Formats: sequence, C-alpha cells, structure tokens
Amino acid sequence: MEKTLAMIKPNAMGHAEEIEKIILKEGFTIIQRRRIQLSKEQAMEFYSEHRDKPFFSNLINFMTSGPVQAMVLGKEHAIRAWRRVLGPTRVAAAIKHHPDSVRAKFGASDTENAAHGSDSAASAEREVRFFFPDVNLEPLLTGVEARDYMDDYVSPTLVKGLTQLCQTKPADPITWLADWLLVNNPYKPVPGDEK
Ligand code: 3AN
Repeated sequence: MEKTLAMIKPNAMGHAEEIEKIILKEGFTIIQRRRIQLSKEQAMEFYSEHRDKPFFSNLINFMTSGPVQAMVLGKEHAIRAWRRVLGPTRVAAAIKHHPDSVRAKFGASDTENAAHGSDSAASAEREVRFFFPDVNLEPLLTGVEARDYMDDYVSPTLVKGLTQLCQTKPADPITWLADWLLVNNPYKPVPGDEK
C-alpha cells in the first residue's frame, strides 16, 4: 500500500466531510488527519518549488487565509489514484474534462483549486513528513508476510497475555493488558544495555 498526502485547501474546508466521503468511496484509507492554520513561513516552505512563479504570493496568501486539512491517504498506487480523483490543476480544465473530479466540484480558481495531492514518491515523502513527522513510511506488510510477522513476533506473547487476561477478568482489561505487556514484552531493552 502506497501513501500520499492530500490537503483540503481553505476554500473547500466547508466541504471537508463531502471530500472525505469521496476519498473513502474511492477505496482510500485515511491513515492520519490533521486540521491546521498554516503560518506564512510554513506555506512558503511547503510550496518552496513555486517560489519564483508569478502566482506565488497569491498562493501563500490564500493558503494562510484559513485552516487546511492535511491527510495521509493509503491505497495501492495512492499517489496516482488521488491525483486522478483530484483532477487537473486548472479548474476550467477540470470542469471541462473531468467534471466528477474534486477540483471540478469544489475549485473556485486555479489558485483556489480546493485540494492538493503529492505528485511523486519523493514529494509524497516530503509532504507527509511536513505535516506528520511521526508517520511510518515503510510499506505495510500484507497477506502471508503480515501473517508470518504476526506469527513470529506478536501472537505468541499476545496469546499468553490474553489467556491470563481471561483468567484474571480485570475491571479495566485494556490497561491490565498494557501493564502485562510492559512486564512481559520479550523485546524490552535489557537494563544496562541501553546505548
Ligand atoms: P498541483 O497542485 O496540481 O500539483 P502545482 O504544484 O503546479 O499544481 O501548483 C501548486 C499550486 O499552485 C496549485 N494547487 C494552485 O493552487 C497554484 N497554481 C498552480 N498553477 C497556477 C496558476 N497558473 N495560476 C494560479 N495558481 C496556480
């Protein structure tokens, strides 16, 4: 599963729920979501590749005119897929050639074009990190690989913990299990072994 950054721009924030519905209907997983008011510095950093373009200062004013919603989307070929759902940069072209796209539906002009999507693997990595520095960008394991990983590293410990949990029946089972895992984690650092 590939990850990409989607951003709802200030002019489309009133349609955020509708855009999220489109995203889910198109088969993406919304892995992270964050609403943020960008500062001028942040907007200039995010769009630094357009620093010399004639529309740059308009773009920065617009992007700081209200909150935006950044999302990490996951799907096979997510970068390409989200760009397709988004539609062309120019709203007139979006309306003419891709009337069902997000930009055709919610875009107001070439600058106020409703939403953003990373355009390559390199920019997806940079842009996801920009908004979500803690997101794990490693590809997710699926199928047999995921099962083997769970069988080897997680299930043996979890089955032991869950069995004891059922025997104990604590009032707050989640906290009990969390505490049990802290004590019984086979991968916990050995005291004196920290670097
Ligand atoms: P995209 O967002 O489709 O990848 P870019 O990266 O070329 O397009 O442009 C970044 C943003 O700059 C666009 N989303 C849009 O808000 C603004 N922009 C791009 N081209 C123009 C233009 N010709 N006139 C005004 N604003 C533009």
